[in-house]
Amino acid sequence: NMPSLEQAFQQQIDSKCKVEPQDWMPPAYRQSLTRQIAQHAHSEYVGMLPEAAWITRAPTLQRKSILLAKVQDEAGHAQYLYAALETLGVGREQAYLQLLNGAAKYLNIFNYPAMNWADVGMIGWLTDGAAIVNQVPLSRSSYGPYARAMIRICQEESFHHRQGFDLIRTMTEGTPQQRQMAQDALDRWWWPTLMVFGPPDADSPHSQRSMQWGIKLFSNDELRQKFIDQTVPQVHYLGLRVPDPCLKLDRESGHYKIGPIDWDEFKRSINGQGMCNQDRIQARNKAWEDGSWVREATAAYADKQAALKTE
Ligand code: FAQ
Repeated sequence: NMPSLEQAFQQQIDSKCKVEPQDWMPPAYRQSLTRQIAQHAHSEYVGMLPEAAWITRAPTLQRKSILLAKVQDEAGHAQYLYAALETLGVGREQAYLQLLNGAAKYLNIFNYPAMNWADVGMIGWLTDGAAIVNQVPLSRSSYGPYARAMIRICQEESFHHRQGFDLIRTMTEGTPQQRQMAQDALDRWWWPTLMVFGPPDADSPHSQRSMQWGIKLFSNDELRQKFIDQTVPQVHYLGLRVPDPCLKLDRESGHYKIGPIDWDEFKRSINGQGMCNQDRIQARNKAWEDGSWVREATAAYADKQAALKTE
């Protein structure tokens, strides 16, 4: 018996043979992948905003150069991901307009403000730390262009993670006020970072199929646990306190157990009612409008070049 297209596709996934743009794929695979890559691209792009606000206020020239490079890296990551999306037949502009009109999702964490310099460190240490835990496995994702984009992205994210940790370490070695600033920032960012991994497995509508298709390699709860186990010892090393009275190490399993996550807060922040949702979308719309002259100029140049060729 000849296997059906769907069966052959699943065999391709199970044998770890990458799916490439020209290959047949089930419409639902294409749809799920498009959804995840678009959300991922928008996250990188919106993710520039909280830290970008601090580039002009960085305390030293060295910190400023590092932050400038980091924020530019995020723009590059968005570009790789929009390019991966194009291989699925979704135009950059088409995807981007969905972000601008508020229809598309991006990570919850970018709807929180960076209120002071310690928050900048927390974004690097915690958010980029979470991004690495999530994205390293995605570099083995079943879709070739997505998996390949992740390799470079992860290398850059690990520099971001290190610089965030280094910034916070410097603050914890400073004055009592600086140490307190670091603790306050940890209190603000800890829980939203744990939400980055998505809803609990039992409430995650896409996980099962995405894992069967190799779009995702681990479940939301598995990756969240990995992040907690790796980050709690770092918090203790810095002499800081995890803002969770229920946190304890379960000696039997070797895993840290945490208290309940406020999933209502998560839903608010991804459904448009978070602290900065409106600001973020407005900032992106302003950048789009401010950049219209560049789009017009490049289109006019392209038309001119095309006309020259046909002459
Ligand atoms: N935020 O069924 P699931 C960066 C939505 S950027 C918002 O579990 P799935 C760079 C989900 O879309 C890193 N929405 O979904 C940086 C779905 O909604 P829908 C970007 C969330 O896809 C760092 C619904 O909930 N990385 O780090 C979130 O199987 C620092 C049901 O969820 C990625 O984007 C959330 N946290 O698993 C820049 C990772 N979680 O579409 C600046 C790629 C879930 O049905 C500073 N994405 N939702 O309306 C993934 O790995 C997955 O899509 C998950 C969600 C794990 C996020």
